[in-house]
This record gives sequence, C-alpha cells and structure tokens, in this order.
Amino acid sequence: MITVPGYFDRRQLTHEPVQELHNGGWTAYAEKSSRAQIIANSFAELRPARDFGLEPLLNVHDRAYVEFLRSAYEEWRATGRDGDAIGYTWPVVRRRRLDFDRIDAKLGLYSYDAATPIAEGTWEASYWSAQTALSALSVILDGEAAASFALCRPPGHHSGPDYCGGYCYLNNAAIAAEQARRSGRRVAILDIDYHHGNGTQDIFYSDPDVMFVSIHADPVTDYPFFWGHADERGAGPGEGKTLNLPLPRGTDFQAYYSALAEALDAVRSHGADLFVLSFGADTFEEDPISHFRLRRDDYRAIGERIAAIGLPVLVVMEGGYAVDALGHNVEALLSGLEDDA
Ligand code: OKP
Ligand code: ZN
Repeated sequence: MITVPGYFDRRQLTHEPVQELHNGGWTAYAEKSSRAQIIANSFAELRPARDFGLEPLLNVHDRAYVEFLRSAYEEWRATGRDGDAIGYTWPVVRRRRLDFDRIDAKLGLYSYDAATPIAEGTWEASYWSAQTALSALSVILDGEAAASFALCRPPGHHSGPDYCGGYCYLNNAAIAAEQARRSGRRVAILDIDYHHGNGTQDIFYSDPDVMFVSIHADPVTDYPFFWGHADERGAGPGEGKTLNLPLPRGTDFQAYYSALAEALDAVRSHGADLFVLSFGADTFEEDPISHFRLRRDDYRAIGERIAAIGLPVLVVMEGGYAVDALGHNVEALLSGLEDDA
C-alpha cells in the first residue's frame, strides 16, 4: 500500500472526449477517465485538492488562452455542432498572427494537433488537475512530507503558454514548478513520460532558474516530432538549463538507467532543492501507443534512484495507456521513492 500522500479531485473525471484522429481515422480517445480511477484504486486514501484559484495558472499560461479553454466548448455548441470541439486548420509556422472570434479559428490558434478535443468537462477537469498539482506541492512546501503524488488527469506536459496538444490543456507540472519558484525554491523538472514534454520545455526554455530535463522516445520517430531533439539546450539566460536525452524505440531498462543517471547528474549540477517528476507510465512494455520496454519492477528501481538524490519530490502524473497495469506501475514507482525517503 502506498504511503506517499496523494491528491485528486473527482471533478477531473468530467473530461471525456469521445475520439481522436489517429492513423488517418477516428479512434477511441486513449486518455480516458478510467486511467485515473485505476490509479486511485492503488491508494487507501487520496486527499481532495484545495482551490488555489486562477492566479497560479496565469503565472504560466496567457490569459487569452485560459479564457479560450473556459469558453471553447460553449462557443462550439453555439455554432450548432454536436460533440467535442476540435480544430481542422492550423496557422502554418511563421504565418502572421490574426485573431478572430470564430471558434474554428481559435481552435487552430490555441492548439497544435488533433489529439486534444475540448469536451463539455474539459475546463473543469483541467482546472482541478492543476489544483491537484498545487495541492500536492503545498504539502512539500509546508514541510509535511518529503514526497507527494499529484494524480493529475488530464495530463499537462504538452501544453505550453498558449496552446493545448497531446491530451494536455494546462501544464500541471509547470504550474507547480512556477509556484515553488515563487516560494523561493530552486526547481528541477525531470520528465520521464515516453513523449517529450514540449510544453514544459517551451515554458521554461529561456529561464535560468528552472531546469528541464527529459528522457523520451527520439522525436525523429515519435510524437511530438518537432521538439525534444538533443540539440535543444535552452536559450539566452536559460542556455544549458534544458537537457534532452532522446532514446530509440525498443529501449530497455539497461539503456534507460544510464540516461536516468545522466539526467540526475544534471539535476544535481543545477543545485536544485525541489524536484518535480513528470511521470508517464507509457514507457511500459505493454503500452498500446508507445515503444519502450520497461517492466513494473523497473519503476521501483527508478523511484529508488530518484530518492537517492535526497531532494523533496513532487510526482505529477502524465501519460500511461496500458490501463490495467497503470495502478501497479504507479505503485511501483512510489514504493521505490518511499524506500529511501
Ligand atoms: C500524451 B502523453 C496516438 C498518436 C499520438 C498523441 C500522443 C499524446 C501523448 N493517437 N497522439 O505524453 O502521454
Ligand atoms: Zn506520453
């Protein structure tokens, strides 16, 4: 049984898009609410999220984008459409920015893929997913626990300052990291989801204070393709504070563990005093949309290795689509963290 304090809000379940565009056709939406239910079942107790309001969200995301998220579903329905709101035309890179009120134009402006429809409960669930991350952070900032778990869903790491994408609407990990920084902490984020956390990278790319390190599938072969390459190392004052460690499809734990050691060395060199782990269990060998080969026990070993660096750790849930195994994999990671905590 897990003893790390976990946070969750049932309103996160209200987001339930029906379908996404995949391999040229519509398929069932992979980021379903049952993911959260399964993880919740691994906890004897989950603490409810506290409401920290909009301000911490607006410290990371543009106000116009947040307002779009809030009203998009209603605006979509007002144009007479059934079902979920989804864009179908996106401004090409470097196209000049034009702002229209037409919902179809806004969907193009504020998203970058067709994997991220806006359903009736999307705003409510995303809002509470972010509050869950802030709540799990607060128990660490208050010094009540050395580690905590935010059962975030929808996930966040593909969402940037003014866009959704990759099942992500608000960047939970970035919102918590920014809040921690404003409380005087020196933060490093390690993202171990199978997919590169392009949104988190984007948010902190020029920032010298918050380090972003990511281990993920090589974007030459995998989503999100356009970000996460090894030569992306930060910009301006943030140069050297972004580290990308892409790995090939088929990676097993041995190769993964070397990358983890390198990532943790970077965290140490940053002088971090708070560690945010964006955790995706889609590196699992049976994940239906991913291609690494980690097993359940490997998550325990990852947790132990992270605990060994001796920093307070906020774990923020990202992806993981082998739903039946998801609770066990989260439990394995957290039990590894506890071993040394
Ligand atoms: C979100 B997270 C499958 C194609 C890929 C987007 C993947 C988003 C992953 N329909 N679609 O990082 O786990
Ligand atoms: Zn992922």
